[in-house]
Amino acid sequence: MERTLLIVKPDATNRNLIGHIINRLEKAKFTIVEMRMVKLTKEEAGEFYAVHKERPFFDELTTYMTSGKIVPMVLEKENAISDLRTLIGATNPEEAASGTIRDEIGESKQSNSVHASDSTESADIEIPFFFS
Ligand code: 3AN
Repeated sequence: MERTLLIVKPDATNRNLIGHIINRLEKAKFTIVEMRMVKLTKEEAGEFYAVHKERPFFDELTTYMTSGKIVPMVLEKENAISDLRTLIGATNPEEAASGTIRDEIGESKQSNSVHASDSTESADIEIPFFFS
């Protein structure tokens, strides 16, 4: 069984959408095997998004990710990584396929409600970042 990391981002926790997102995940047959609620420091957010350090939106992204509480969780399912990427939709909610989580509740490229690991390599780094 494959595992992946999902994070409910500040825009979604601020709009009381944690339960809604969990409902979507459980309906899609993902099992939550770990879950926490945390507020990252700017340094921790920078470490988590280290791969985007050179991107023009890095500072904005890490500021946003520290603007409220987030809910990281480990999800389990066969093909969890690719199935979750399909369920959340494209980074830009305006381009996300109809019925995906970002299409439904995402506000912008930055405030796109959820993060999901994009590969096994990412999941192997991102899961231990929050769950030791
Ligand atoms: P995804 O989260 O779909 O894997 P990435 O890895 O390209 O997308 O980007 C990481 C995060 O950076 C995104 N979730 C989004 O919040 C933010 N981001 C990506 N592109 C932009 C952009 N052009 N402006 C602001 N934030 C962005």
